[in-house]
Amino acid sequence: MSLTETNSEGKPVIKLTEDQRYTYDLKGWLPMKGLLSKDEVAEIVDFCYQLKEHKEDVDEKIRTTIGGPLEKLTDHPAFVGFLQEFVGDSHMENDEGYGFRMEFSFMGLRYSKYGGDTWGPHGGRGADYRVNSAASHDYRTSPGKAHSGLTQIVWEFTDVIHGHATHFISGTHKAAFNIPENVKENKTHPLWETYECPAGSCVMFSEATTHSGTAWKNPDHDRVAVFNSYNSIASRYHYWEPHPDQLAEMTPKRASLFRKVGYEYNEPGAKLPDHINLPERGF
Ligand SMILES: O=C(O)CCC(=O)C(=O)O
Repeated sequence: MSLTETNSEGKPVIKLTEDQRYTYDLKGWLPMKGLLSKDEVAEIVDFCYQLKEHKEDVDEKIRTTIGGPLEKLTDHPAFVGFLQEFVGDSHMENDEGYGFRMEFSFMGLRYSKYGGDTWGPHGGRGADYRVNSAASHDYRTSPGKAHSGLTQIVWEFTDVIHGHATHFISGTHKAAFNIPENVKENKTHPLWETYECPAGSCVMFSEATTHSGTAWKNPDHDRVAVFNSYNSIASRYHYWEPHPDQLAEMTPKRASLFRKVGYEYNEPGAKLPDHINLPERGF
């Protein structure tokens, strides 16, 4: 088995730089800025408003945040290299499909006119850390290797001013102690960090890193964001599937993102033996 060098559209997979790898492992989150053209962003923003405000006009099979112009973001070459290193398993990947899964996608459309505050820290030790689902969320390291369990990629489709979007407490994906209440509640505490970026950027983060939404205060435009979640091939947290008709029309490589959870007979292209469900198995 070997890591594929192209995404499902034949575009070369972009590898992480040493600095990016170090930063993600150290902090638990990493921005990648300016990945989409103005035209791509405009088409996506239109589609997001359609989904939010007139979803009945959108064909049912693409009535999700991986539909229409958003589908190509599920395996955008800019972060396939990141997912291969931090989320995937090289033994489960080949040129027919990826060694990681995609397990969820949702929209964060925050209207400027409401300025609603979504502050609610979670993830990371002591901040709603889901002990019983540790296998799905856990961030693990050994010298020279790190595995990020449930991992989100936030796409920002409008310009983000520093302080208006997702906040993080760096390093909490590896924290041993509970977050102090005063840090949790005080969004101006110096331990909270965040980002600014132009429309068409993304930020990847381990769901085990303490993070939070906040008030969208931009007077000029809404926040139009999509959150896509990925996980190991053998682990899953969310209950979510793409529409079966959309899945049936995807290239096999992109569809491999949504294959069943588990290792056995789950390499891309693997054939199930005839006896797989017979009681004789293993006798
Ligand atoms: O709204 C945000 O910026 C953060 C969303 C969030 O907390 C999450 O995706 O788990």
